[in-house]
Amino acid sequence: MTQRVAIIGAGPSGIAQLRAFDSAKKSGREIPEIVCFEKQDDWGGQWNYNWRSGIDKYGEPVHSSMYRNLWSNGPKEALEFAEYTFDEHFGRPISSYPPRAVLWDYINGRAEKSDVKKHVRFATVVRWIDFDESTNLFTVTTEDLKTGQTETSEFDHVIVGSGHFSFPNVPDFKGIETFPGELMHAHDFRGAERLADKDVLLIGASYSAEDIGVQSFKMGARSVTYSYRSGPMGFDWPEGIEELPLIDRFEGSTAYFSNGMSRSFDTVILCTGYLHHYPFLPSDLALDSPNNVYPDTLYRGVVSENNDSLYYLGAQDQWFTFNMFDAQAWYVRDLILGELTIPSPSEQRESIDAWLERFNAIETAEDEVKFQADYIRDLIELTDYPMFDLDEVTRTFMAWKTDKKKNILTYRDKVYRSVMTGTMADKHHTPWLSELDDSMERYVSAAPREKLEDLA
Ligand code: FAD
Ligand code: NA7
Repeated sequence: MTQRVAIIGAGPSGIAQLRAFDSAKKSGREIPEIVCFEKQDDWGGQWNYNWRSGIDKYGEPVHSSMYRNLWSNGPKEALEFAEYTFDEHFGRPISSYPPRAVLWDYINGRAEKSDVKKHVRFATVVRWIDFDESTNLFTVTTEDLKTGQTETSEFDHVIVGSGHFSFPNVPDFKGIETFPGELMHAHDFRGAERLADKDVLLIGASYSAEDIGVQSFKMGARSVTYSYRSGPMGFDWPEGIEELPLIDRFEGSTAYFSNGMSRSFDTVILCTGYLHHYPFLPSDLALDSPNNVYPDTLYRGVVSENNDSLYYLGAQDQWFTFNMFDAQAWYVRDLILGELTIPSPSEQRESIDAWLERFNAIETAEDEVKFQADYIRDLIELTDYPMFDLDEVTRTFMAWKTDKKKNILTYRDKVYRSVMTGTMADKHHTPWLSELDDSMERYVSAAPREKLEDLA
């Protein structure tokens, strides 16, 4: 009997899985019946912008944490698909740090080309999944959000691609409950325009804090203050941005920091990260991990140690993104097709422990990038996904870090070479700091005329 595979989520990870099966089918292999459940009306996951915050139009928690004027925070050359390049999609070189809508277009382009939409049930949320040990089948209960109809069906395999940057981690701070200004988590942030002339406090010292703070500066905030727990980001901040240690308490609109300093703020944004949260899975199957590059209990970073037929894509903290999801999806596909096998539980544990030992020895950001590159290489070597020069991508990441260190406000104007095609990226027509329009139309329309004609 044909096997049935459920994919939860049609973000970049879920789409990678759809494309992996499509690629096997095109090479003449028989593939299982696939159903991908996506709770939103469209695919693209985080890249599918939602102006709403809190609750979406179906009464579900809004998924995406992205905002207006979000431009890629890493070079696109580090995330490029090895089997669908930016050159193929855009027909000409583009810049290295495109805005959200342009990256959505790229993700969508590959997915449309491979005709996998027919497998996706949009506006359908996965409510609950059970595993029956006697039949070895998963029972998946879903709700059609347009009709309210619930449905239960059985699957041999479940692939979780629901992402882990959607459920905010919201710590408490003494006195914050009476802060009179605007207070939110980064998940609900949609744009910095209204922060002009405001004194803004961002709690956290990672990607969200860094970028939302710089966005606020770009949009004319009077001051931007970061508050860190473990250590400062340490960029060469322009006048108007400063980093202070952790908040001790709030009194009215005044925040007191652990070094005794105090400042008054109009807006506080908690950039305190996200929780791995899988409300549709029982506790023995739900991944429980901090945000790191090697979550424990996942064999080869994807197979649940508790159930050989349950897989997670993109569960890692991410230096690499789209091409890592591809590497994982191709590997999971070959496990499901029976072309690769999962070793015994003790061998799985040995493998996890060996990776964890190396993970625990990571000291620098460069070690971490190399670790993730090696992880991806290990997966690609097992499948027919095109191998690419992961060492060169690591060098691109290091160049990115150096450029950010040099100037946090101009690093997005830099360009890099594609490891997939050798194409050098084109400079965007407008420096990032003065570009206020993040639309696809603006991004391509101001291109030189002859290039636009080539595109037509
Ligand atoms: P997601 O993109 O989160 O997609 C998960 C999908 O699952 C969603 O479509 C969601 O609706 C669906 N889903 C969830 N639960 C259910 C359910 N119960 N039933 C049905 N469907 C469900 N990466 C980069 O490479 N470059 C960047 O510049 C970058 N910037 C980022 C900025 C922010 C603010 C955030 C939060 C992330 C950023 N990322 C960036 C990382 C981003 O998470 C990945 O690029 C990518 O979107 C992860 O893909 P995913 O498919 O694993 O998860
Ligand atoms: P991250 O990268 O998980 O970072 C979370 C940050 O929040 C990190 O600096 C943490 O400090 C800080 N944090 C967490 N809890 C607290 C408390 N209680 N007090 C103070 N600070 C705290 O999440 P991001 O949102 O920045 O990035 C996630 C993704 O979104 C990423 O892929 C980006 O591309 C966009 P720590 O350093 O651990 O002390």
